Amino acid sequence: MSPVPTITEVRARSVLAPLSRPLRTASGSIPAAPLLLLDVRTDADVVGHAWLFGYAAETLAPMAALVEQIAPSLVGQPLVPVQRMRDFEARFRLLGMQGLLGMVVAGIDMALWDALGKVLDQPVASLLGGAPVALRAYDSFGMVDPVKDEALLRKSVEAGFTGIKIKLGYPDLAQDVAITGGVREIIGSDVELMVDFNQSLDPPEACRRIQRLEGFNLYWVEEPVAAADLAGHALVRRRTGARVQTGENWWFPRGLQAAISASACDFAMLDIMKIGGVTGWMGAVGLAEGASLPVSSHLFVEASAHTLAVTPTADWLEYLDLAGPVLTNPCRPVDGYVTAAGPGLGITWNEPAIAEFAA
Ligand code: SMN
Ligand code: MG
Repeated sequence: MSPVPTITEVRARSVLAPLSRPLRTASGSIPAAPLLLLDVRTDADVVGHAWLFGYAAETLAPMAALVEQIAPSLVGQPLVPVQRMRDFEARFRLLGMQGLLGMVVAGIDMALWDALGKVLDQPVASLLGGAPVALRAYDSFGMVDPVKDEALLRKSVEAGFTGIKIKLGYPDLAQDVAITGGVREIIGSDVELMVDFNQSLDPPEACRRIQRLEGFNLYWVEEPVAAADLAGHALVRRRTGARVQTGENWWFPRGLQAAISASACDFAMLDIMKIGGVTGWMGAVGLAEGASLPVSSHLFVEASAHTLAVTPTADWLEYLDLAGPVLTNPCRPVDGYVTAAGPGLGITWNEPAIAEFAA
């Protein structure tokens, strides 16, 4: 057995990647994707890549600074992602790993798994005991106008997507109802329709609006109330009977466990950055299976395609491309399905684009 490679360098670069479609939510708009690009160099002549989504440009410099501060503790360590995560858990036990630190730890974890896959010339899904498989994907939109965006919506259905997600939470209920009805009219009754309130409502208003949306056969209602309000999510479930999706804001597997304990949701949406990278995701899937929660991914198309492929209760992959402009080989849907690429996570930088979009 050849010796386990050693980590020799960890670096971060920041970009503002253009978005193919505007990303407007009820809780704010994102004009361009603030991404932190991570590279973990090893003595096995491979470099692990991963990227983080900062949500706001202000997060990039602090996250890059965290990477610079953490890097020396990784240099000289073996390329063993699970042990590196144990080390992070011990090092940051008193502080806790959430927020920008949690994101950086997860990003380093993803880059380590990418490097390991490249060393072994295997996709990460195969390292995890599975294999890349075609995963059904839904096309994820922001807040849409059924008139102005009709062509885009029809194009998604014609491209083979069997699920479409739109964001709701307009100033008044009538707009939510009108836009949902307009989109349902365009996509037809055979395409699943998910709606995402992005935490914009309080529980009474969420119940009122969800009840008015009953006729549109929604596949799920996502984050109707504040992500941390697990009791509020549970109340909405009980009062409306709607199938509640949430989870993109859970930190590490214990975030999922807390939601299960609160009966907060019917589905689990794992964000591979906030759930703790590949290692965190794999710690969560058993909890989801035990609670019979179908698991869908949040953003991070390339990395999630690997982990969702080995998730026992895999449901949907969210197709919302953020890093495509800085990748040479972004995961593209085929007939509404996405299949992971390797080796590693299948992430290869488009260096001229990184220079163009450098932040
Ligand atoms: C979302 C939120 C913030 C940025 C992108 C997408 C949304 C989703 O909650 O589920 O896609
Ligand atoms: Mg969401």
